[in-house]
Amino acid sequence: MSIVTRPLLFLVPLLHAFAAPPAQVRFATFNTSLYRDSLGALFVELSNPASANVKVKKVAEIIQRAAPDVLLVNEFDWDPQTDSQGRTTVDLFHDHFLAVSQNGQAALNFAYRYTAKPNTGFSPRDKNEDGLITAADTGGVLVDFNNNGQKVTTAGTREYGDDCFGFGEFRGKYGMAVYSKFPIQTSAVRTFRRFLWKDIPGALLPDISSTPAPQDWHDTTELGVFRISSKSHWDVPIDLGGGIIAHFLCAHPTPPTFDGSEDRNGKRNHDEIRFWADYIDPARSTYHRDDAGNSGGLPVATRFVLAGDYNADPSRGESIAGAARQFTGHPFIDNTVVPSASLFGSASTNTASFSGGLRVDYVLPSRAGFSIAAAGVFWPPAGHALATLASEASDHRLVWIDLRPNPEIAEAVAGLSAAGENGAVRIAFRASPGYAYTLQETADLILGPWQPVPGAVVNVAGDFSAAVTVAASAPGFRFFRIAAAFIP
Ligand SMILES: [Ca+2]
Ligand SMILES: [Ca+2]
Ligand SMILES: [Ca+2]
Repeated sequence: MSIVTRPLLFLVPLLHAFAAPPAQVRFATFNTSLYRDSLGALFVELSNPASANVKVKKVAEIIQRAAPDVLLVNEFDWDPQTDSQGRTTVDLFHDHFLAVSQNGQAALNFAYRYTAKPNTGFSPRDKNEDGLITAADTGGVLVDFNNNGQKVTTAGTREYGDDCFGFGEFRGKYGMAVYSKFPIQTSAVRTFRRFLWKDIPGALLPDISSTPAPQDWHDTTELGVFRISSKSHWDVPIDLGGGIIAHFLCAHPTPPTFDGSEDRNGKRNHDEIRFWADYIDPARSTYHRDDAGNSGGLPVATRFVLAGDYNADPSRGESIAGAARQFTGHPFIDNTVVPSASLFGSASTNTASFSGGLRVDYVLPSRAGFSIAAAGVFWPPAGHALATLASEASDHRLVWIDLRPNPEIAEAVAGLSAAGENGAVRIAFRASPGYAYTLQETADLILGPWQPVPGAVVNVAGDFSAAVTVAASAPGFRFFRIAAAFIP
């Protein structure tokens, strides 16, 4: 006898009551271009909606029209300050713009939000860069990351930005924020802001071609502090209900441009993408270590949604060949549906207007635990009534995908075993909340068909130990499997 397990599509009611996950969830990413010229400027602007740049309302209107359930915003200045009600820029954009009807659109309410400090505009010179925003102290490391002969530690210039952990003329420029209608498991968020580039095995560290030493663009001191993430890499677990967690994997790798023949930004862009491509594969997540010191990546068969502006098109642009294909050719990522502007009658899959149009913004689901219902890019073509709304708001377009959570057998069934018992076979396993189970059988493991075993009831105890007994009287081979479905 052999036991196999497979997910099943039809549902069987079970006694345990448990909230089912939603039938469908819309995830989105949007590079909103909501960065400003100085620290605090965005905070002031979002605090005073009447005098805010009109682009802020356009960005909010686009988000309202797309109406995502979970959204990553790129290029949104990080700022630790709060107003008298304790609201940050992330809250102010919500309360003053997203939660206010824009141009007749339905207002949105994201009860859950997340942001954290990025690497942009933080100098290795500031020993206390994880502390409060104060004048840079002198205890840190002097670096010349862009090799222009100057170790710039005074904020406010491009040269300063180039000598920071991530490019930014001031602290927090080009940050990120997550808005969600589903609870964010904040205490389980993993950030990888501090991870060093040199600690990626086989990292594409840049080289000075005129010197014999390999990969010597950065000296030993600089490599000792150079971080791979130009903004940050966040694993944000979203609780979709019914015990279903989606790991929202957020990042915003550097553009591959603004460098020289050494292509240090192209190489960093490639490895920033690689960091996630490895993170979602247990065989390759051998080096990951988060900012809290915990190692490892996502276990097999984990639901995730990769989101963000990755500054790499699968086939065009200035990124290193194959950089984006680390995602679009990844065996654990569902790339069967490529978002396009089809709702606007356009077949284009571009998401950004520069360089003649590129696909650089991604919302990519795991193959495990999701099926794709629909996807799109908010890009009304020229002549469409909404064309200027999109083009004036940002140089990027919002990308969305509708996902249906599916049961994952690895989550629903553990420790499956079978044993003879008084002329019968007793099949036992560890069950999980939120699933209904059935026992199925077939006489032909290859061809099937699989059918429910008449009269066999899977009993799930209060401690979720589960068992089902089946008579072993019939001659010949019989194969059994446990099927799990969400309790509707
Ligand atoms: Ca420099
Ligand atoms: Ca060299
Ligand atoms: Ca380059």
